[in-house]
Amino acid sequence: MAYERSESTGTDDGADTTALALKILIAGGFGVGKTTLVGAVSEIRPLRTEETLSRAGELVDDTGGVDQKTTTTVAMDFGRITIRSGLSLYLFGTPGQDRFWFLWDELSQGALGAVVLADTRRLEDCFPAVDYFEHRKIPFVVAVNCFTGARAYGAAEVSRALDLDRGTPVVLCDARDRDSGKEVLIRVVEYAGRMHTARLLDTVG
Ligand SMILES: Nc1nc2c(ncn2[C@@H]2O[C@H](COP(=O)(O)OP(=O)(O)OP(=O)(O)O)[C@@H](O)[C@H]2O)c(=O)[nH]1
Ligand SMILES: [Mg+2]
Repeated sequence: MAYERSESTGTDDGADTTALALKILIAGGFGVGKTTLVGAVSEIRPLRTEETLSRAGELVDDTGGVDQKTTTTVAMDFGRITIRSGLSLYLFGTPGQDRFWFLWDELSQGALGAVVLADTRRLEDCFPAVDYFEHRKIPFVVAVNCFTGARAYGAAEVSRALDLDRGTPVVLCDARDRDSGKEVLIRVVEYAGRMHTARLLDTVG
């Protein structure tokens, strides 16, 4: 299973405080709010690798629908959040543009699960991420980042439009909001935990 165990935090009360750190990927198409989500929930100052979108890049970077955007992630985002005592998540945000696909295999090593962020104005942009995780059997949830002005779709409609496997959770969120982002992360941990346990039982039984 995809997790790391760090050393015991060793408190005086003798309780089992072994800390567990899980790796979660935050993926999705260009400009969907991945860096925003990692920044909103992280309790450490997130590591960012933003570069300014250049005039030269206009030819290859599809900025349609995200006109206000001035920077883009060129390697990854990194953040950390404690979900509850003894359980933290290491968050790795992927770069959104096709030319950085070669980084995904490295980033997804050892991941417990993933969040695929989606924007209903450009839903097709998250198809590659959905395909990527389905093929590699990495459990994921789809989180619809509800941008102001975008038509509101229900979770069931998004699930149908993306042709998701039955059971793949779809949640609505606001990537700028810490509590909303945290709910998405709890959902992916629960779902991925169930999926990994079921697979383990399959292999032993
Ligand atoms: N209105 C609104 N704007 C948002 C929301 N989430 C992100 N933004 C804005 O949308 C833009 C894109 O956000 P990023 O977080 O950089 O997107 P990204 O997915 O990391 O982009 P790439 O790394 O370039 O693929 C930024 O200008 C954000 O301020 C949202 O939920 N609502
Ligand atoms: Mg980014």
